[in-house]
Amino acid sequence: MTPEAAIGGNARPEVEARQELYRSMLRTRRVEEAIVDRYAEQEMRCPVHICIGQEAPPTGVSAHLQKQDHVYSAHRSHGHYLAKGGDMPAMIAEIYGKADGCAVGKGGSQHLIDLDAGFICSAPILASTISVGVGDAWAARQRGEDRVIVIYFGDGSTEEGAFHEAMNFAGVNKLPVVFVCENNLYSVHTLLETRQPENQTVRRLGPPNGMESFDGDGNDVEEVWRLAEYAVNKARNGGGPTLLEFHTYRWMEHCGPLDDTHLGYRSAEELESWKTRCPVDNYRDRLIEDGSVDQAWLDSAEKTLHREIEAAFTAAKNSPFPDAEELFRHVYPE
Ligand SMILES: Cc1ncc(C[n+]2csc(CCOP(=O)(O)OP(=O)(O)O)c2C)c(N)n1
Repeated sequence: MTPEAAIGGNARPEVEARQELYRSMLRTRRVEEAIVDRYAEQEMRCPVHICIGQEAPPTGVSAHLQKQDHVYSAHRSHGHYLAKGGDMPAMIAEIYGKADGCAVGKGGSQHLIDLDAGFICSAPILASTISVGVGDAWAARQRGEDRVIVIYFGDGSTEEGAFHEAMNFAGVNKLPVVFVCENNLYSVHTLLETRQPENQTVRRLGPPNGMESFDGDGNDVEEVWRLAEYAVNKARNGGGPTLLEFHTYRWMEHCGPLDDTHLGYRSAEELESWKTRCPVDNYRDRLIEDGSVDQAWLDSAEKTLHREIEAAFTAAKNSPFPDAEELFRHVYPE
């Protein structure tokens, strides 16, 4: 696909792939709603950065990834992990700090990992995983491995030096990386416009670092899917890195399960206007309209997810806490 078709085109996934896009977004939404509902029980004792409202980018990007491809993320990582096929019960157990957690209960929500699924890590130090992901891409090149590296980050990470250094290295060396910025306008409580000079955009940071860049509606999963198809194929075929910027919005507070419009940094009206652009509900309506799904399909998807999520929470609660000796494991390479 040409960049023009990727941006302005209207190519659509096949019906089954549309259903899978919807199911994947719904799964992340329902898991996060379950976390939000239960957080006040005080059994999940790690901070959680909820990605409700931002389900489309990980879903649309992951649709083009293969098992051997590697994904890196930051603090708002549940959607990235789940969409790449990360084990859901292991993620929930991790948030509960339990021994069955994907990081043996020692990392919490911000340190997810599932090597079998190719989800290499998430880490909360902004931009830290960007340079690690680029290093992974360099290693893949040196070893002749067929691997695309996807690195997700927020607009806040683009303000770290490590981001610029890593972009430069990837661009100069034409590494197989797709940089995916989920631009949700805010870094904690500060609006992008007040952090950057006039007319600066995330997308504009691509070309000076030797790579193409595109931006798109991050609440439209098929637009994400089109842009990601171009960028992932290009990386796989030796065409080098691409920067994708997706405009989207987080519904919940920066960290935690609550609303935060009372803090005054964003208005209730702004939040409500983004809620009308809900990536999940709008896609459901579109799929009903074009005949890709019907009510029976939707009911069955909800029911299956409900069962899967309830089982994951029950297993997490029943899992033991890790032994104290765990504290000394994984500190140095073993
Ligand atoms: C190097 C570094 N500086 C500051 C922080 C504190 N911090 C945590 S999240 C965050 C904002 C991140 O914003 P963004 O990257 O846009 O992601 P979002 O939370 O909007 O998803 C900041 C400043 C940090 N974790 N690491």
